[in-house]
Amino acid sequence: MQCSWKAVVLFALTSIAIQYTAIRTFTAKPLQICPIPTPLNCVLGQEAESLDHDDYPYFRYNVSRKIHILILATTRSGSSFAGQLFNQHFGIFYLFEPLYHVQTALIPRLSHSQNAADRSVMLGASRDLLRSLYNCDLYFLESYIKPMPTNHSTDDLFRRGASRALCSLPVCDAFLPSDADINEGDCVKKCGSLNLTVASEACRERRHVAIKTVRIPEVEDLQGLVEDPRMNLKIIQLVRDPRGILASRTETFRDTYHLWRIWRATGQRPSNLDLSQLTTVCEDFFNSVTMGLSQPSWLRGKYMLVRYEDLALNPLQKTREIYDFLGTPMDKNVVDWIQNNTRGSNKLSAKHKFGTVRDSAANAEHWRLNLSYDIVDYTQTVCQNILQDLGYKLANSSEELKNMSVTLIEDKMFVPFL
Ligand SMILES: *[C@@H]1O[C@H](CO)[C@@H](O)[C@H](O)[C@H]1NC(C)=O
Ligand SMILES: *[C@@H]1O[C@H](CO)[C@@H](O)[C@H](O)[C@H]1NC(C)=O
Ligand SMILES: *[C@@H]1O[C@H](CO)[C@@H](O)[C@H](O)[C@H]1NC(C)=O
Ligand SMILES: *[C@@H]1O[C@H](CO)[C@@H](O)[C@H](O)[C@H]1NC(C)=O
Ligand SMILES: *[C@@H]1O[C@H](CO)[C@@H](O)[C@H](O)[C@H]1NC(C)=O
Ligand SMILES: *[C@@H]1O[C@H](CO)[C@@H](O)[C@H](O)[C@H]1NC(C)=O
Ligand SMILES: CC(=O)N[C@H]1CO[C@H](CO)[C@@H](O)[C@@H]1O
Repeated sequence: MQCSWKAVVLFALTSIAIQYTAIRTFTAKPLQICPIPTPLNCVLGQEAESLDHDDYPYFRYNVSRKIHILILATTRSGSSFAGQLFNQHFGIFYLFEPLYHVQTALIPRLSHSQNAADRSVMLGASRDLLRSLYNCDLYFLESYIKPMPTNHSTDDLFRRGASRALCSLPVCDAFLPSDADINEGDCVKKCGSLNLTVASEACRERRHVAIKTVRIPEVEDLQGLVEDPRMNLKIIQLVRDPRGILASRTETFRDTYHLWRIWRATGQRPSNLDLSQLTTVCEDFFNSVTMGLSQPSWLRGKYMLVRYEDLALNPLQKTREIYDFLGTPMDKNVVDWIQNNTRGSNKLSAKHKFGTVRDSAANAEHWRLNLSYDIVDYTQTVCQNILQDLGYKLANSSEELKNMSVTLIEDKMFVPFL
């Protein structure tokens, strides 16, 4: 199927007029427009090749097959690791948790807010921001960054250094293109302020855009974006054994999870324990996974469920499957990065709170040594459905829990719905 460029321009112009008020974000260059609701099939006609690109900015980028990737995850589910599989790809513009700014600007204390109205405001703003970012409009972030950027320039983008595209040319000239794995701290130190104009340009130059977030609870929250024909959005939902998530959070967020630590230390469940810290994970997983695996037509070709444990145990193969699903080749730098940072590597140096550099395989079931059987038993009770659906075995006794020669991870295939 082909689109004539005239049709594209015409559609672009009418569409802007009609949709301007509906979609505020869609103001700059309508890069992703295609009159047929399947941009995947929309190849620019031959006429397009003779166009002067400066006069027709719509065609400046080969966007007809641009893929927008969302890594849908939760904190301590291995999302930094999963994000790197995209961050390290030279053709992908990767952003690490841009929705952090929406959350801190709108609902600074969201983690304590179970309020449905707060949640829906946050989700609406998040979707708007995602839409803009996938269109490479980074200015849209400015409304949320504190302090507000001046002259489209900021020092305060959250975890800027976690996005290699924001640490390399043309955005930052402190490193050589041959510097494969740029350290996050070095990037922040050496790159100076982030020029959002240049960053937006850099985004347009890349083939695809990937965004990682732990701030969208469920896949259904993304239905509007998935159904938007301009988006070509593909969701990689990353899940992890909730027992592993709980163990990891308890180690990492010592203050927020200190009552869980007390439980672990004393064997007594504190009466004021915030159970939602656990149940929210399991409910969100359950709702998303139930939705994803029920294969609603809006998710056809757009949803892949990935267990962190499979990624950790078999990173290269699983990453290949993910790129197969996305329909784009994985590049050599991704392969190199995996080899440098997973099992078999002896270059495990940097270890920090959110770091990804560690032995991923050894890590996958490490939580079993880290939680008491009491807590595990309780978790298995409240999260029973999702443990079963995702193929995580129950430990029926403290002995089973601690016997690492028996895995709790079942072999289970989650074939993407194509
Ligand atoms: C656009 O992308 C397609 C698919 O990857 C490729 O075959 C084609 O050569 C590209 N066109 C241009 C002008 O870059
Ligand atoms: C923004 O740019 C203007 C014009 O170049 C300059 O006068 C002003 O000082 C800049 N503001 C900041 C905060 O850098
Ligand atoms: C950001 O980059 C643009 C384009 O190169 C340039 O015109 C602008 O002056 C830069 N802004 C700042 C604050 O340096
Ligand atoms: C992998 O490690 C080698 C040797 O230390 C290094 O030269 C290369 O840049 C690394 N590549 C990536 C992608 O981390
Ligand atoms: C615990 O019991 C359940 C139900 O009998 C069983 O399916 C599961 O395999 C047991 N777990 C282990 C680790 O053997
Ligand atoms: C661990 O499980 C294996 C396999 O079932 C068994 O042979 C072994 O005795 C168990 N070890 C302990 C310490 O229970
Ligand atoms: C009780 C227990 O085993 N705690 C360990 C949990 O894991 C961390 C490191 O991830 C160790 O430092 C703790 O000693």
